[in-house]
Amino acid sequence: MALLFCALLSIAPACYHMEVEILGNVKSFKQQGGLLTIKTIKAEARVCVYSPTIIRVNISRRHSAPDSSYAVIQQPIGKFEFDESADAIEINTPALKLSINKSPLRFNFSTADGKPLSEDDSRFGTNWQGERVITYRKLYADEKFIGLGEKAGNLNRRGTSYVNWNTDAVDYNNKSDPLYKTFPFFIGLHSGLTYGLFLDNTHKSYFDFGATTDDEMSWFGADGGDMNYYFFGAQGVAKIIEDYTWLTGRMEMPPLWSLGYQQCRWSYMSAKEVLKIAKTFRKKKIPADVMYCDIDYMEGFKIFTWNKKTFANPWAIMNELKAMGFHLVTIVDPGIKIEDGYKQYDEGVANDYFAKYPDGENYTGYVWPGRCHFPDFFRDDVREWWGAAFTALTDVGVDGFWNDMNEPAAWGQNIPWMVKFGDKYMPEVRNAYGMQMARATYEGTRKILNNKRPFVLTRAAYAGTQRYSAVWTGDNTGTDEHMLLGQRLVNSLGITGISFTGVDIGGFSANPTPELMVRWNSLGVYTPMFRNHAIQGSKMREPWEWGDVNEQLIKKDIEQRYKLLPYIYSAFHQSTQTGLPISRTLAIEYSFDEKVYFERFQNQFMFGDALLVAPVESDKLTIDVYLPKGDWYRLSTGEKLKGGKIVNVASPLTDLPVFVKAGAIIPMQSVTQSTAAKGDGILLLHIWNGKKTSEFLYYEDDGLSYNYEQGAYYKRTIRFDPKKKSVTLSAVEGTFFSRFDKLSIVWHGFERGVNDKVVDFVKEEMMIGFV
Ligand code: MIG
Repeated sequence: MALLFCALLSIAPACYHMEVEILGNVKSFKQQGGLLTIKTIKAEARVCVYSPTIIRVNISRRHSAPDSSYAVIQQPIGKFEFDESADAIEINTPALKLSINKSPLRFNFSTADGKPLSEDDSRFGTNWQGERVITYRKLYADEKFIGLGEKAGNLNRRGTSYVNWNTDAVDYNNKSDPLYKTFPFFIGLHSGLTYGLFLDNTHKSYFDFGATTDDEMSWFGADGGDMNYYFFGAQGVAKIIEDYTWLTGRMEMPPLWSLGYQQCRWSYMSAKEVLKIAKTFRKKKIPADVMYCDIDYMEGFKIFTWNKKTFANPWAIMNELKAMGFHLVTIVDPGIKIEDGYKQYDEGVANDYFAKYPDGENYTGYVWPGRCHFPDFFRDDVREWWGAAFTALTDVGVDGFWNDMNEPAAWGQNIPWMVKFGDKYMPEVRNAYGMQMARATYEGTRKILNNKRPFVLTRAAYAGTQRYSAVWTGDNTGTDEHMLLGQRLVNSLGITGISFTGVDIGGFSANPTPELMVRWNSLGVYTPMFRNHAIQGSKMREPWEWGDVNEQLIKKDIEQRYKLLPYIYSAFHQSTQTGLPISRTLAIEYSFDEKVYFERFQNQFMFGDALLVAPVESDKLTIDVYLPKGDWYRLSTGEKLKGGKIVNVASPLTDLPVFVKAGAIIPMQSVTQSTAAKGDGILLLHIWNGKKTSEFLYYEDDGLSYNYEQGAYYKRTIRFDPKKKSVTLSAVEGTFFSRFDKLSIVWHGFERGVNDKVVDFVKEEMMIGFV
């Protein structure tokens, strides 16, 4: 009734604040520099072009100044051409057409040759209800959606809706939403076409992929701020990811040691226990690189302190760890204990570094240390202060920093909306708090560690966090369902620029069965971050806790991880250059193959360019796998399989189904006990026969420093050519000397014996023929 009344009198805003205010008709427009400004009675739309495949639209009733973003690191190009007709304004780039309808104002994107990609719903377009701004889009009959990063549910998000509101999602499950992180970026696929859309807005945001609109509309929006989106029109999912990570940044090379096996627990309670675990790895010859200290290493959970009894001499433990080739990662939470005489508290109060109530009082929340204040990571000076404090850890030799509880979490999980961060209230910036903490940690430790790469791991994140940190998927559970869900989260995070990611292997909560532990560990081999972690009070989780037979299986898998490191490290390099993730849903490469979206195949993924992994529950000893078009080999047996069909394969606990793409080039090495060990100096180049020419960009550097930024890397293109019957390695680019001095080719799927002599791994172009 109220609605109708308002509409008739057209005094909507005054009488009922949930009245729908539609954008209206174009009244005027002008271009200034690289900005096209279009005005309606209610609002203003700003359009600018970032590249031939990226156009930004920002619609607002009152644009905030300055125009700033936590995610975007690029600038628009300057002036661009547009055409005007009686009905529309049209922007044409070489790749993309934006047709801006004037009455009413609507934004319709198509390919350069006019195939519709994504169009406003012609009736509703963009509108407001109170401060909430929503854009309604036309839904295409065959449209699929992937993305949004860490979100539960299926690979294809069609028919579901999501909320972004960073949450300490304890005990989440396959239906839970929201989780810890916010990535308001998705990719739409229909009619054989692809597009991407990034809503850069840190308010609570909403995405609906045709859940409840009679298959008519999809929609997205936020509780406040601007309708500020970047539209990506590149064709191909990989190209859209490349564009999205160009816009929001890519990860840098991680320290090589962080790609080794990581052992964590809440908590190893003393230095003695940490050392005991580390020594056991070495004694049992199970490779490992990283030990963790969870919250109990601190004095009363006070950040940047060491427990005086249990970690009385942290230097001593660090020296022992280092001597064994281990790195140590310690946890830091944002909550600063309220306690006079505690350095971080005193400094924070003295300099006014904490989040506040509107009357200027410091906000107090309760977390592990007790009553706490929370650093305002949105401020430059606070980030600098926080970053500099890491000397308490780095002086001892710690070079990994685990950022937890940064949604931010406080007991009760309901920080009042009037709490202020920077010049904004909690609801406007909550989704970026974790990212700013990770940023402060990264920038600070990078500075302190001089030229050494820090490893930063964060739980909460916003778009662009890949520039600062790896992420993990929070508190999962030790069930088969969670193992599969975790893989989907990892694959989906990869769509949104987050390449360096992992799950708690074994499940954080509850005790996995030995079978699940073994299975999950074999999947961990093929996860960008390979970390075993468990909740306090759970059974011990280390590889030797599962009986002799299982210990050997776990060991063998961890050894496989170390053998694959040259391949994995090169895949990380590829990600630093293109944004392509390490773990790739099949939807990236086989986007228009319906079967990759089937629920029973949706967890399958490519690990790098060459390996296809099919996650399997621990109690299934055979499984249907979908192999996309082309030829494949089972990695463990060399058996050749035809793709483009479903195959039923054995999946015993000793052999996770992993397949190699025909033509694959996979550089591997001998087993070492840590990445610090040199190994036997032989690079094993595995070539898997195929009909087509294939290439692999091999990359190496010192694994520790930033010297690669000055050219100290070792890069060469390896090419397999079945017609010329040759494998060639281009001359080396870069000034780094490979840690390998010999090369041995391992031939797979070739009919006659071919040369497999060990040869010198020289810098000049090399060619190895086969018959
Ligand atoms: O309130 O530091 O997700 O990995 O072990 C729980 C203790 C706090 C939550 C993290 C988990 C970590 C735990 N933390």
